[in-house]
Amino acid sequence: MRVLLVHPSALMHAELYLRLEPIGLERVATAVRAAGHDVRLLDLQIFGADEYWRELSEFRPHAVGFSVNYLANVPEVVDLAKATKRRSPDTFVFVGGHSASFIAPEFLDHAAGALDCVVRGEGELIVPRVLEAFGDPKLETLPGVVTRHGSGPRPTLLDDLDRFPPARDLGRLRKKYFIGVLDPCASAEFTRGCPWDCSFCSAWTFYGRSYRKVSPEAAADDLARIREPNVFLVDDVAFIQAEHGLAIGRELERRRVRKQYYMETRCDVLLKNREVFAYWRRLGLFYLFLGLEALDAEGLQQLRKRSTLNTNFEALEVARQLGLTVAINLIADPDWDADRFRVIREWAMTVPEIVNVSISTPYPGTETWLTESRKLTTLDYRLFDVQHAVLPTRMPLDQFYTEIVRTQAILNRKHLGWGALWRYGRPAVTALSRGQTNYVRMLWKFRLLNDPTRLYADHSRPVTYEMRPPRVLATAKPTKDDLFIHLPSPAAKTTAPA
Ligand code: B12
Ligand code: SF4
Repeated sequence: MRVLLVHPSALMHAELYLRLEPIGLERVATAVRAAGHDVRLLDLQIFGADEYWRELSEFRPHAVGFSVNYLANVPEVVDLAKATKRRSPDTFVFVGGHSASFIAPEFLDHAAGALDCVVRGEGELIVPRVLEAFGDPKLETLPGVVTRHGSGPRPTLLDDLDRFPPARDLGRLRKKYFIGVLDPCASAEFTRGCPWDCSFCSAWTFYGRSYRKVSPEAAADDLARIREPNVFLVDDVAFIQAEHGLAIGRELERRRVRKQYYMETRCDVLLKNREVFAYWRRLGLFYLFLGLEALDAEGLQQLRKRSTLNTNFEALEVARQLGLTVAINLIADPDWDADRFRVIREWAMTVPEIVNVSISTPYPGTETWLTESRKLTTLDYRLFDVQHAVLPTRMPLDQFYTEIVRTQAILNRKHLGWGALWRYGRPAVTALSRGQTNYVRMLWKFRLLNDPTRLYADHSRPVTYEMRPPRVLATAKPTKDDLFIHLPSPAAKTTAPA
């Protein structure tokens, strides 16, 4: 069977700072290929819709699968699915991915018959079975599969992450993938899932709080296959288990693999396993992203971050001592006033880190989606990208955007404007000398895109597909059934945080 796997286009802000390979879809592609199918992968973060139509007429796929990790991509994918079915009604069209998994029935409703099914959960094991069941009316009895006629049992967790390494050979124009000065940049995965349970996050609800590891040998083999000099680690929390991080490092040294790395972790993990991060600094760790989220104890508690302010500030100190380029995230509540933003700006100007401010957004799949008492001000999927306010703002909305953009702009000036070239001059020049222009283009686009009037105007766009509002819970506390896509399976090696 000919199978086309498609990643939708990039969201405005993500495109500005980075563009990364769809590693989840590449893993699914490996599984589909292993089942004997002819697979192509198209990344609309790089190519325009015209390329999609060209693939459809030249490759003539029997099946098209869309990856929907981001809610904001839902309208685009519904429209593509409808147009695909109009053009070739016999093509089997399906979607999967993180966000699609949490909203399967409404996705099917929006598509009005243009989607044959939604596949919830991890794709590697189930997609080959879905393709095998093509044309079978019993499709919806498969685990994780939802059709307009019903849904199968819960999806099954992949028992061994060493299977199905990403099919990077299917990507075209890989030089377009970058993050900041790590240009070009590939992606890799060492672990999957997160054992914590922050109330604003859906990583743990998707994987049922499980946590699995790629073996050190397979992780190192995969990195050794990567041609790019830089690697973005997609793990939610890097190096929760020190021994695993050290073992991968040793395997890399043995194979003489030398790259520069970007990874994300928690402050308490950095403190607990600082020797692992120090070791990885020597191996090439460049950017470290720390989810600080709040600057006050009450904020941390509300987000159920299970970390303290002391731990967070101590971790920043450790990261500085290690000489890492650190980015931190803070979550702004729509209820903030101008004074609150001023405090953030003043604090952020005193620290050397890159400070990113996102907006608190209840998403399907997060606990806050079920417990937030404030009413959503919009049901436009495109605004659920943590850059738009979807809850009532205390300030008038346009002023809220002016404040947040002002805060971002002041913070970013340290690291993103042309003035930042002094700091990143050397890596930027290295990238340019390889013919890589993504980072320098980003400096140019930065001013054009960081615009509060544009964010405000986004709220007035006509809405074709409305999200289904959160359902009121029968009990005050969400149950496992309310929250989880995967339930941890006994077969998967899961580990709770220490
Ligand atoms: C890496 C990552 C990124 C990378 C994206 C790389 C890429 N091009 O995909 C970067 C840094 C660019 C990024 C950016 C953003 N991200 Co992000 N990201 C993640 C993260 C940490 C891991 C994703 C990943 O690669 N996992 C590993 C791979 C192997 O898994 P996977 O992609 O999920 O694929 C599996 C399944 O989903 C499924 N699958 C995937 N595709 C398909 C397709 C089909 C047909 C099928 C059947 C199955 C299937 O099978 C795969 C294998 O098992 C997730 C959290 C998480 N744990 O999922 C957040 C997450 C997806 N991101 C999130 C957010 C909010 C964002 C941003 C909006 C943040 C911002 N401030 O800008 C941007 C938007 C990016 C955009 N669309 O342009 C939210 C999503 C919220 C939502 N519901 O929409 C998440 C869930 C984080 C969270 N804590 O809430 N992100
Ligand atoms: S630690 Fe990070 S990935 Fe894990 S639940 Fe919290 S925010 Fe999500």
